[in-house]
Amino acid sequence: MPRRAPRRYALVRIPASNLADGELTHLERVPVDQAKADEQWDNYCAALVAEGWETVEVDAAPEMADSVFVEDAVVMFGDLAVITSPGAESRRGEIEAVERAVRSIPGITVDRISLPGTLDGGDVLKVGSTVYVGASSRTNAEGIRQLRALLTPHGFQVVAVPMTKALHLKSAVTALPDGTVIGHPDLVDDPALFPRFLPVLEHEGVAVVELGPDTLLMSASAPRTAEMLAGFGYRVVTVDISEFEKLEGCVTCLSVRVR
Ligand code: CIR
Repeated sequence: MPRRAPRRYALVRIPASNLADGELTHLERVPVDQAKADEQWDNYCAALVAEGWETVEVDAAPEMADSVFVEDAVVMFGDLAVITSPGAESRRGEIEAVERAVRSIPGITVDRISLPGTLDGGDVLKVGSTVYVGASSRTNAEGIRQLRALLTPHGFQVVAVPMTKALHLKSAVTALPDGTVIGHPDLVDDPALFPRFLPVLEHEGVAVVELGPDTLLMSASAPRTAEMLAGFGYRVVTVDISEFEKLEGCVTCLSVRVR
């Protein structure tokens, strides 16, 4: 498995000025308030910093509507950064600056998924040494094959799961620090694919970002899920990301943690 160095960086990318034109697959387009989105992004970054993460800004891409969703462009496995091959053509230009940013972090090695393989980072969920990959409208068989070939030598097991009800795997499920997979039954093709699956009550509640062993970042749109997880002994930090949720974004997609 790749070496794990003590690091706490978070890659982020300022919202594009045409954010409202972002891709939509499962949601109807509704007006996006750009000023509010910018403010929400500032607050999201501030929450990371307050929890001890140093933000590394990827160069702005003012005309790439979905570039704020930086999670889709790179996936970290310890010291290994896998630059993805975005499934939406409109997003393929995002990866170059993300690669530059990730290379600026000491100790990182870079590999990549290449066309005709496509893979979005939002389809990749790590739970210990298991890497679940959503076979979604964005991630194809060749992308999954390439990821498996890259990760198997590092001791990871890549498990493909069907993803037909949501944009990305992580729009449907994420994992708690103890490895429990949380998700919404409406969005998951087959919960039985996950050894320990916990259903949540709100669609936005499926997304948690582990900021520390007992600290979770969540959307303010999922108060009942936040309350449930607080009841499990987690400290829950919430951020309002309503403008990004209108574009099928969630709390995980706005940063990539490099640990
Ligand atoms: C897209 O359709 O690509 C963007 N509008 C939303 C991407 C959200 N990313 C993610 O869930 N990982």
